[in-house]
Amino acid sequence: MSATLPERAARHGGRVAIWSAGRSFSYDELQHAATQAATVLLDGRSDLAEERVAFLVPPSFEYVATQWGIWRAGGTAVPLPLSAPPAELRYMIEDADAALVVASPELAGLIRPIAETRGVRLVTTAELLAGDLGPLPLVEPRRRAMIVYTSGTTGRPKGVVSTHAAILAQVDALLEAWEWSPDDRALLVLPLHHVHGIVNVVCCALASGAACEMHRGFDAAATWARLASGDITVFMAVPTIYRRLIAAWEAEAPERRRELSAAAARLRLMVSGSAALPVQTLERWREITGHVLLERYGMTEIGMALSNPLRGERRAGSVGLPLPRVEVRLVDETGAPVAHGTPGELEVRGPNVFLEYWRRKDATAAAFRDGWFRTGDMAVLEDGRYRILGRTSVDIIKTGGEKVSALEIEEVLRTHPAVAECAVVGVADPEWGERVSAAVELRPGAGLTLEELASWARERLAPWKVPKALVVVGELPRNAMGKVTKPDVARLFGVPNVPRPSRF
Ligand code: MLC
Ligand code: AMP
Repeated sequence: MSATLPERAARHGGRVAIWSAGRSFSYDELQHAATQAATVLLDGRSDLAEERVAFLVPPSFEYVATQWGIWRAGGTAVPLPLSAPPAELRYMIEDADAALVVASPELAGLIRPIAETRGVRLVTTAELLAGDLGPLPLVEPRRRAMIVYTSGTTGRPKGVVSTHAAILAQVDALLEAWEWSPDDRALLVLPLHHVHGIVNVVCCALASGAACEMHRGFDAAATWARLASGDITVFMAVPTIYRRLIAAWEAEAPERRRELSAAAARLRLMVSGSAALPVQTLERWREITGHVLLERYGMTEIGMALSNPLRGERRAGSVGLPLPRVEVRLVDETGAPVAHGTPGELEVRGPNVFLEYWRRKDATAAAFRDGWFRTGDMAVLEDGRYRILGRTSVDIIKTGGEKVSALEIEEVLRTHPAVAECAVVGVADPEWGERVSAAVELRPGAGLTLEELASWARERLAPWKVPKALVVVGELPRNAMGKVTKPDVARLFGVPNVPRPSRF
C-alpha cells in the first residue's frame, strides 16, 4: 500500500485530475506542481519533519498543489478557513505552531501581519509553483499529515491530527463502499477546511484517478448549471445546500425544471452528510431528481464511519452501517455495550481514527475509552441500521454543516462591553439545521441590538459562529444551583430546542 496520497495517485499520469478556473490539469501537472511546491517549502532542507504549514488558499488547483507539496516535503498540512477573521486565523497559526504560512496572492495581505509578528516565513502559491524541482524525502504512512481545527465542549477549537495512513484508510473505505472509478467527475462546492470537502470529495477523487471540478464556494445557480451539464457523476453536500438547491429549482419555470431534473437524475451518486438530513429534504430531492440521497455519518476525528448502501435500500432518517474496516459500538455511561434498540453513545475504532488532538494530551486521553473513540453522538440500532439521535452535549451546535461550540461563543460575547452574562444555544431552524442564538444579561444602563452584536462578533469569530438571534433578558434562567439551564434558554427564542436525548 502506498505511503501517501500523491504517491498513490502517481499512476494516473495524463488523466485529468482537476478542473479549476475554467481549465483542466492532469495528474502529471499536479505532481509537477506539488514537487515544485515541496522544493520551495524545503528551501534546501531534506525533510520538513512534520513541521506545520498553514495555508489559506481557495479551492483550486493551487490548493491541491500546496497540500500535496506540503505532504511531499514531509510537512503537516493545516488548511485555514477562508472566511475566518484574522483573530481566528492567528489562533490556528499559533496553536498549530506553524513554521510556514502559504497564501494565494490575493489573500497574502490578510495573513502577512500574523506571519510577521510570529516571525514565520510567508510564501504565496505563485512563488510555490514557480520553483525548481529538487530531491524529496521518503514519507512514512504513520507520519502526521494534516491538522483540521474542530470545535469541542472544552475551550477553543482543537487541532485534529490525522496521519497519512488514517487519511488513506478513510479514502479507501469510501472508494470501496461508493465504487469510485477513474470515470467519475466530482463537483466540489464545499469548503476545504473540513474533511467532507478534503477527504470525501477531493482525496477520494484523486486517489481513484477521477477528476475533481473545484468551485470556490457554493452558489445554487452555478451548481445547478453544472449538475445540468451532464459532465458530473458525483455530488456531495450538507443538508443546507440541498435545501437551497431545492429552492432554486422551485424558482425555475416548468420547462427548465424538467431539464434540470432529467440531467440531475443521470448522476451516479449524490451524498448528504455533516448534519442530520431532514426527511422532507430527502423526499423533495427524490421527487425532483429521482435520487434517494445517500446519507452517511462522519466526524473530523474519524472521517466517515457509517453509510447507507450504494446499492440496496437507503433508509430515510438512518445512517446505515459501518464502512469497510470501521468498527462501531453503542455504549452506556459506564462503557458497557447496550442492547439492540437501546440508545447509546457511538464509539468508533479502526485505521480511519485520528492520532491525537494537537498538543492536548488530556483531551486526547479523554476522547478514548479502551481504545475506542467516543464520538459524543447518541445513536440507536433499529432494524439493523443506525440512527443518530443527537449530541450528548447541548453545547455543541451544528449550523449549515459547521460545528460550533456554544461555550467558545459565550466566552467571546462576554468580552463585549454591554454584556454582563450570556448563554448561547442552537435553536432548530429549517435552513441551518440549528441557528446560533444568544440570550444576554446587559450591564446596567447598556443597550444592544442583534445588528450591533453581530457586527462586533464578525471581527472576532468565523461567520457561522456569529449569533443570528438575540434576546435580552433581566436574568438568564437558572436551576437551584445557579447553573444556566439551556433548554429554558432555547425556549426564550419561541421555538423548542431540537429534541435531544437526555444523557442516558
Ligand atoms: C455562512 N454563514 C453561516 C454558515 N455559513 N451561518 C451559519 N451557518 C453556516 N454554516 C453566514 C454567512 O457568513 C452570512 O452571514 C450568512 O450566514 C448567510 O451567508 P450565505 O452567503 O447565505 O452562506 P454561504 O456562504 O452560502 O454558506 C452556506 C453554506 C456553507 C451552507 C454553503 O456554510 C457551507 O459550505 N457549509 C458546509 C460546511 C462543511 O463542509 N461542513 C463539513 C464539516 S466536516 P452574514 O452575517 O454575512 O449575513 C463534518 C464531518 C462530516 O461535519 O460528517 O462530514
Ligand atoms: P465535525 O465535528 O464538524 O466533523 O462534525 C461531526 C458531527 O456532525 C458529528 O459528530 C455529528 O454530530 C454530525 N453529523 C455528521 N453526519 C451526520 C449525519 N448524517 N446525521 C446527523 N449528524 C451528523
